[in-house]
Amino acid sequence: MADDILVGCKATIEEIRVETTRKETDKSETIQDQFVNRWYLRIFLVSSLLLPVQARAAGLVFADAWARATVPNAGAAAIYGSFRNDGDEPLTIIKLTTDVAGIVMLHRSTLDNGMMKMSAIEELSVSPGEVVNLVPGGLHMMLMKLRTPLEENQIIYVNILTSDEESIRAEVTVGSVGQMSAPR
Ligand SMILES: [Cu+2]
Repeated sequence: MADDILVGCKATIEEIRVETTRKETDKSETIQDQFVNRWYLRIFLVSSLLLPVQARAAGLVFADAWARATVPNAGAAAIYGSFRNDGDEPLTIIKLTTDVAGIVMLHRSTLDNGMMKMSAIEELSVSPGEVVNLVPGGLHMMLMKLRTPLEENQIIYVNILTSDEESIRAEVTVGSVGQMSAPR
């Protein structure tokens, strides 16, 4: 909500600024021109106010996020949890970032002839109302180039970007080294 207010304030400041500039520079304009121009400006500002609100209402949630503590000098870790789309439009997750690792990718683990294999997923789409679970042995966020070991009870954050440029920052609880499901 704070962002919405900020966007609103910015637009209002912009409106004042544009109108002031117009008064100074466009003295030759007829009154009718000014009237029409102001209305165009209003319509433009109102629509630019509505757009970010709609984008945010798209409603991607990453809930119950957790990771395992890592042993010293571990280069990789995984994040689990569940994606949920509370909006009306399908959402596609295109990018993940975190402060604690250089690379974050979506991976899927599959059992192939008794061998566990991991493959990267470029994009993940979540339909309205759909829940996509990230669990050990299945879909997960892979952290590579870990910058710092993950310690039990630590909170880390992952930034999730969708193709319509909605971005969310999800809190991830770090459990024990041997943790097999969400802490508590
Ligand atoms: Cu992986």
